Amino acid sequence: DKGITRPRGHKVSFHYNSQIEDMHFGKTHPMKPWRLTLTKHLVLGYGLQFAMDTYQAVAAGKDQVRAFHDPDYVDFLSEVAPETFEGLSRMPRFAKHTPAKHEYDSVDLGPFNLSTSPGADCPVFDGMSTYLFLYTGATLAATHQLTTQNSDIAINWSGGLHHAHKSEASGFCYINDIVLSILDMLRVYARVLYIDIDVHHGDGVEEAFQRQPRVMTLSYHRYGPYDDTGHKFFPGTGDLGDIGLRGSVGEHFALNVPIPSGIDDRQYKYLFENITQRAIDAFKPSAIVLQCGADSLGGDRLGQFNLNVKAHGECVAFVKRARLPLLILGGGGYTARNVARAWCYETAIASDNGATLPAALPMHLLPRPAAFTKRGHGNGTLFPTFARSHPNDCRDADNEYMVKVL
Ligand code: V1P
Ligand code: CA
Ligand code: ZN
Repeated sequence: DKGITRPRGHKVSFHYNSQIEDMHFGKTHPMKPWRLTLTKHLVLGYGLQFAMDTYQAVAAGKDQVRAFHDPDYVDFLSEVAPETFEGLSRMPRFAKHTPAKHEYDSVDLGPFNLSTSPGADCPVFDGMSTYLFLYTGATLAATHQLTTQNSDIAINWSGGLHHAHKSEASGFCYINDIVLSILDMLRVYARVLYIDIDVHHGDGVEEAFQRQPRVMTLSYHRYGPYDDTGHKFFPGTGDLGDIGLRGSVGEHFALNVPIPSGIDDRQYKYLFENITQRAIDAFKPSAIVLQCGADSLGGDRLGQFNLNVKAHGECVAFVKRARLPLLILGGGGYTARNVARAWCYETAIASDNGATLPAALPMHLLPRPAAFTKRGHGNGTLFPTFARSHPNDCRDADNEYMVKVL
């Protein structure tokens, strides 16, 4: 497309494998990999592939995943499927990782916090191993592009799974691709700054580097009691006083910005830009990893913030202005149409095309417009819902911007 141009002065790579989008966590599970289908179609619909080098991701190897994760956990993840879960769970080397059952647990948990019960945060589903090793492979390929100086910015929207621990899945995250990426970066870069704008605390990444002064973790997240029963917003960590392991050399190399629900664009921008700039000035990173969880948008099914796509994207634009090797990852995001809008817009920002995206998709780039016309949706947009302002799109009255941007 003539309107979409390659960025001047920097190279952007985009890492993806369409196999990921066919995965299903389960009917009622909020994590919907098909949000990546919507994202891909918007990115392609605008012709943003002409502004980047696009790479089809291949699966990460077990040895690569063992750089952070427990070898038993890696074996379990690579072998498990709904049919094999029970049998594998009984094997002694895996069974020892099964937590004791508490009577208030609503789901039966197997080893490593995995489960086949409906309603589990980390279910075992068909094709799960393929999914996990592919999103990890995409992040590692993106990392490789940066460390070899083949790209200045590398993007993987299927990555950013910040809750996974060394030998435990948590909060929809199984393999911590972020930790693996940063470990790889530390071979090349003196200091890595990790920034996390997902509405949840980036606990897995923080924990992994709590003793590491060469990695600063900075998470912005919803924090604090949210109802009368005293329930904490998941995962319940990330207090202001949480600054890295006290007494270790990593103390003061973790930063947390706990935020109440309902924060709006202006307030978030103020916090984000001031704190992030201070962190960059003080820490002087050699590279930055930015987790762009889109559950911090208004109207998210799980999130409680009130950001518009524009403000979410301004975080990416701000970090980009540091002109350091930048890895851009996805994460949460549970209102699929808004996730796609945000990540497409941010792909455009990364490639300098953020200001020129037209309101309507360029028609000549659409793959099969007739298919949409047949279903009565032939109104000039690839996904009709994207062209309509729905009252539930965003809690902010200002949500018209989402429509204007894309
Ligand atoms: O609140 C919990 C756990 C389950 N209880 C034992 C406490 N889990 C949350 C997990 C949220 C994970 C967010 C991941 C990310 O940061 C990165 C990808 O975005 C949870 C919620 C919730 N409302 O917070 N799980 C579920 N909802 C859930 C609902 C239906 C089916 C399965 C899980
Ligand atoms: Ca966060
Ligand atoms: Zn999240």
